[in-house]
Amino acid sequence: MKNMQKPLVLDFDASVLTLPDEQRIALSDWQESIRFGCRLKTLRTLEAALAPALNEAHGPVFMGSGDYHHVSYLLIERLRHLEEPVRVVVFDNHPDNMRYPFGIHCGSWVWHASRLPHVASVEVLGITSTDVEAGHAWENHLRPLRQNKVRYGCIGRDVGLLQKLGGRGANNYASTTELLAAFSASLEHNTAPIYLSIDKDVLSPQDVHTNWDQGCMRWSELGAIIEPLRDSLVGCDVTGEVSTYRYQSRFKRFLSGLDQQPDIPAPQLSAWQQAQQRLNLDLLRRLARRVRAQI
Ligand SMILES: [Mn+2]
Repeated sequence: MKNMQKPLVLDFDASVLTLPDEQRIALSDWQESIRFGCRLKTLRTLEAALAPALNEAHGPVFMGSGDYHHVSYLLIERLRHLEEPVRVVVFDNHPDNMRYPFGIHCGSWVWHASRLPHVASVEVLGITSTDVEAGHAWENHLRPLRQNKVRYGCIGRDVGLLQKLGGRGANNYASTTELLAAFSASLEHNTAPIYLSIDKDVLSPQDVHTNWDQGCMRWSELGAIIEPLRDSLVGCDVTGEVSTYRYQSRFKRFLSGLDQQPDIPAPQLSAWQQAQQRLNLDLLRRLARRVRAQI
C-alpha cells in the first residue's frame, strides 16, 4: 500500500474515534440498510457512493463494528485489476463463511470473496467460535473448504466433522502460538500479494471489547505477526469496534437477535471505544513504520 498513513474511516456507526491524518466519510444514513447484512444490490449502491474516496490512495479502511465486515467484500472485489491473484488473510473469531440465503452478511462474506476469480485463497485465522463444530458444521460453505480455497486456522476446536465432510481447508491448532508459527512459515514460500482483514473479535477481551463473542489472541501477538506483512499488503481493513444499534427493520432485529448481542451501557461503551482507539493507533504505527522510514 502506497500511503499507509492516511486511514479511511467509513463512519457508519460512530464507533471509530478520530485517527491521525484520517479521511472520514459520514455514512450513518447507510447504517440501517448495510449493518449486519444486505442484498448484493444494496452493497453495489454503497460502492458507487464510496468510489471517489476509494479511488484515492489510502491506508487501512476502518469500517466500525464487525456487523459491517461484509463491506470487505467490496474492497477485495476492487482489486481485480492486479496482475497477481490476491491472498486474503482474515483474522477473525468466526469463519464468516456461513450459509446466508438473504444476500451477503457479516457471517458469509468470506464465501463471496472466495468466489472472486482474482482471489487465490481466503485464510481465516484465530477462530475459536463453535460455528466450525458438530451441529454447526453443515452451516459452513463446504465447497471452498473442500477446494482448499478457504482455509480455517482454528484454535482449540474440534474440526473433525468438517474434515469428514471433505473440508480439507479446516485446520485446528492447539494454541495461538502454533497457529501463528504455521502462518509465518507459509509466508516463506508464498509471496502472493496480501489483503489483510482484521476483525478485532479475534482478540481476547483482556485487550478489547467488541460486539461479538471473542477469541483468545493477544494484541501483542497479532501486532507482531502483521508488522512483517506490510510490504506485501495491497489493502487492509479493520472491523471489531464496538457500537450499539437498534434496527428499524423487524427482520434484522430478528436475525441479529439470534446471535444475542448484549446491550452496552453508555459509560462502558465510551471506555471500550477508547481502548479500541489505543489499539487502532498502535496498528497504524506498526503498518506505517516502513513508509515513514523512507521519507
Ligand atoms: Mn468478522
